[in-house]
Amino acid sequence: MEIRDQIRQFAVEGEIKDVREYGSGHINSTSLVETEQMGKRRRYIFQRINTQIFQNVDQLMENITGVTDYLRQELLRQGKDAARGTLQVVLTLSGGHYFRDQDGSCYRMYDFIEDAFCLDAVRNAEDFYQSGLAFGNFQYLLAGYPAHTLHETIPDFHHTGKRYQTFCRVLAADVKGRAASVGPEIAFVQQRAKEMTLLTDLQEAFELPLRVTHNDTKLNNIMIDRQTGEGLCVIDLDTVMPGLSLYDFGDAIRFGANTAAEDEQELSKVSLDLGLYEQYVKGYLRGCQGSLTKRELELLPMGAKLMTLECGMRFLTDYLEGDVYFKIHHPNHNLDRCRTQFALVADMERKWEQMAELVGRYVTC
Ligand code: ADP
Ligand code: GN1
Ligand code: MG
Repeated sequence: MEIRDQIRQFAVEGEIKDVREYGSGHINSTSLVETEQMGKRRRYIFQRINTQIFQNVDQLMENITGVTDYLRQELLRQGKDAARGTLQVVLTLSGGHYFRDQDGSCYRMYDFIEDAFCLDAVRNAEDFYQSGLAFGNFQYLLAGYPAHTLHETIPDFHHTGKRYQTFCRVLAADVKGRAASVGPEIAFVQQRAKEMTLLTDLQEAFELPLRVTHNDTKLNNIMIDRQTGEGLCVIDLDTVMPGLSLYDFGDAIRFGANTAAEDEQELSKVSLDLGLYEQYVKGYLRGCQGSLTKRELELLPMGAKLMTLECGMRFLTDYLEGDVYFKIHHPNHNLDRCRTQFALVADMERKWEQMAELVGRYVTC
């Protein structure tokens, strides 16, 4: 089936005028669709869901519609613009939340959020503050969501210790014969093996609360309002699941407070920007509105370090496995990404005291 035929399975308004690839995500394949009806243009986001990764699409879409319906009501209650403040799923002609092609490929569609944009790199401190505020607020708004109804779309997604076990298995198998060329990266992981279960151990001992979290808080998973510059809408809801606030905080720092791109090859450009880190702390804590516990606050730097270490380890695992998970755009792409993450972890270790001190500065906000 052609892409336009797949798009026609959805209740779009008007005639399809244009379809083009869009965005820079590593998982789904995203297109921007433009339609026209009586001179009026409309835009949609059309996505092929990565069913290698998200195998139960019914459950995935149930999570997304559950969370977006809930957020819409919360935003309305607060007198906010619910139409632009959360994703709106476009139904298929038969009323479903996604379309399954004869070959098993699955597609979904969202209304395009107009007059807003995503960033792949922070332009200024204010952007990052706004994204912290929006991700904090997202977690705050979902505090009352019935977490037990959420499906675990990727089990143990941020269980760093289990990710480490997977890494060890993949390393032992070394199916592509690449292990010999990445000795320093392997050693970097192994030297930090003991720390990896720190957060999950505390959560299992009920010392850290499970919350409804986003789990993939990259800067480009937030839409910023073109008019106001405010964080408008949290997108990419595939991994919304019960998790730790430290995952959301940590992953955002990993991506947004890095002075270099996630795949920068010149490692001397990689460092933790403490100014940006501070802005995110400020925004996130304000968005969470005092709901984080003392323990969570103390562990924010650890969240940043472990999410960065985990992500680097996942890139390294994928490199060793032959690039089967993340989309790559050149042969060593996953290795480049792994190296930036480890360089960032090393810089966090150097700046550890300052990271903790900066959190202390904002705990009363
Ligand atoms: P991935 O899981 O591959 O990262 P995303 O759901 O994040 O996919 O979408 C990829 C990109 O598409 C986003 O970074 C954003 O630029 C754009 N995008 C996604 N949903 C919307 C939307 N509803 N309106 C406008 N742009 C969107
Ligand atoms: C993937 O979908 P995207 O590009 O926002 C990945 C995240 C990683 C991120 C690294 C479902 O996110 O966990 O942190 O790449 N998403 C999934 O850039 O694995
Ligand atoms: Mg994304």
